[in-house]
Amino acid sequence: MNRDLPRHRIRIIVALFLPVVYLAGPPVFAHAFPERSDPHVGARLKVPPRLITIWFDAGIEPVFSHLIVRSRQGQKVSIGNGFIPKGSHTILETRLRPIGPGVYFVYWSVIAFDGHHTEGRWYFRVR
Ligand SMILES: [Cu+2]
Repeated sequence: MNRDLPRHRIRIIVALFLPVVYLAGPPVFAHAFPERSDPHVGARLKVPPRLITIWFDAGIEPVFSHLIVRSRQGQKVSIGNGFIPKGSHTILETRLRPIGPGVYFVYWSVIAFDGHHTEGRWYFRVR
């Protein structure tokens, strides 16, 4: 009976550490950060964009992932709250209303497949 006890304890320890191993596991479950975007961060554009695209380095949840563009005055110039194109899990897009010259801020907020939240902001300029 005393010999069985350590084995039982080991099982409990393994069970306690399993969730940690899972979270630190394959890159597929890493939280999501932008890899690149179109237009790129800080771009100076002659032609106003009609679509903003951000590519992430991990899968993102459609319901909890948002992309919004605002003018310097805070007016929302994007349509809706962003969408993930069909067949993709790592791309977030939003269409824009027609915009004139000025600075525009792109706000992104995503939940990765691992449940972790990341967000950020960058700008582009229309000349
Ligand atoms: Cu994560």
